[in-house]
Amino acid sequence: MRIDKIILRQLKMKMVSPFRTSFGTQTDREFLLTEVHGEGWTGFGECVVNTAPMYNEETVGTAKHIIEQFLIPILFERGEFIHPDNIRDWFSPIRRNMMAKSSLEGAVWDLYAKSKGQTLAQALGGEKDKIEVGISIGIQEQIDDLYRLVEQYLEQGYRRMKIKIKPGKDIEVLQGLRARFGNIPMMADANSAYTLDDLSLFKEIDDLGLMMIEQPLAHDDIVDHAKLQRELKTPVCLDESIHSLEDARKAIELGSTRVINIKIGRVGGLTEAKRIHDYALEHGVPVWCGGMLESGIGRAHNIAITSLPNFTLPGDTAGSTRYWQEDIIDPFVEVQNDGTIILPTNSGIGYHPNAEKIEKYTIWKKEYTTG
Ligand code: OSB
Ligand code: MG
Repeated sequence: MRIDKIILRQLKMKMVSPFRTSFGTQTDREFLLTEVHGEGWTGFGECVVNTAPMYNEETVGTAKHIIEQFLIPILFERGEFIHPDNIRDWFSPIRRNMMAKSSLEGAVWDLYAKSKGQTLAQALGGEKDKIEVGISIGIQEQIDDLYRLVEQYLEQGYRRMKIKIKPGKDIEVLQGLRARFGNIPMMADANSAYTLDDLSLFKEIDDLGLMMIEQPLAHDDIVDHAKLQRELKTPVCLDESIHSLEDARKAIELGSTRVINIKIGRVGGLTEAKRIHDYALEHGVPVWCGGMLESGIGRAHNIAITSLPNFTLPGDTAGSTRYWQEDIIDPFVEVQNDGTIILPTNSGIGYHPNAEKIEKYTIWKKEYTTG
């Protein structure tokens, strides 16, 4: 297949409520959308960056630069692709910049699936026709606000509650939730806010029977996480530390992680996400799909990859209205009252990008063509 045109857009969308983690508060999202055209088909991708490099090192600005100056020229120079897996190999000489790579690679996967008349899930080898999802709840100033949110999300059917923690907002919060809601499926995400000096705190958290604790230690660590895991019954789950199959292999070999959060953008695309999934399956490590507060486009990609068999734990792919007044796809992503999302059956990402709404939130746009 030949790629003949690419459209890159920068969008800004206001969130329905601010999202607070140990590294900052987000009230809106500024991100990139990619549109890849070839042989009459159009594929869509989302670049899950933010304006500031707080979660990882990429930003809207760096991703734009890498996409324009390096990745689009590679796609146009190579010309013909046989399978979307080719894109991962073509991009591999460019170091890191995973979210930039993923945004184009994902659009090519969508384009490919559409040209074959397959859903993106089918093209990836997915087997499920519905997926189970949980929800990620940001740090709350008032504990009563957190209780209200947990109550509301349990009522809506979400399969597990992920509670963001940071120093000073951790053990009491988690104990309070256990006391109030009993043995609900619950986990904590620290976004790298602690060190091994906090071992006694983790021992206390260990008694709460959490499903897992996500990225407790440094964003670039796999050694201390292995030390911590040896001290705990609760599985450690790595998020920030895993950027590739190689990272996953090393972390699993070291015993740093018993569960992996797979984010398509963090690992450079769907092909690498699938490779990590396959390796984890062979090694008895369950995975789940993380989120970056995506618009409907990125959300659709997350739903498709979650249809693979080793995504056995509920992911962070909540419904559109948890984030947006109006999403940029039709229909919105809808979570059933049993905490499941039914896979779309239209080809490619399966949701229709709403051109009018995309235009409304676009703050910058550029078109690139071959020759
Ligand atoms: O650590 O998983 C994370 C959001 C932004 C950056 C990092 C993370 C998150 C979330 C929210 O937890 C997941 C979502 O609802 O999309
Ligand atoms: Mg996380």
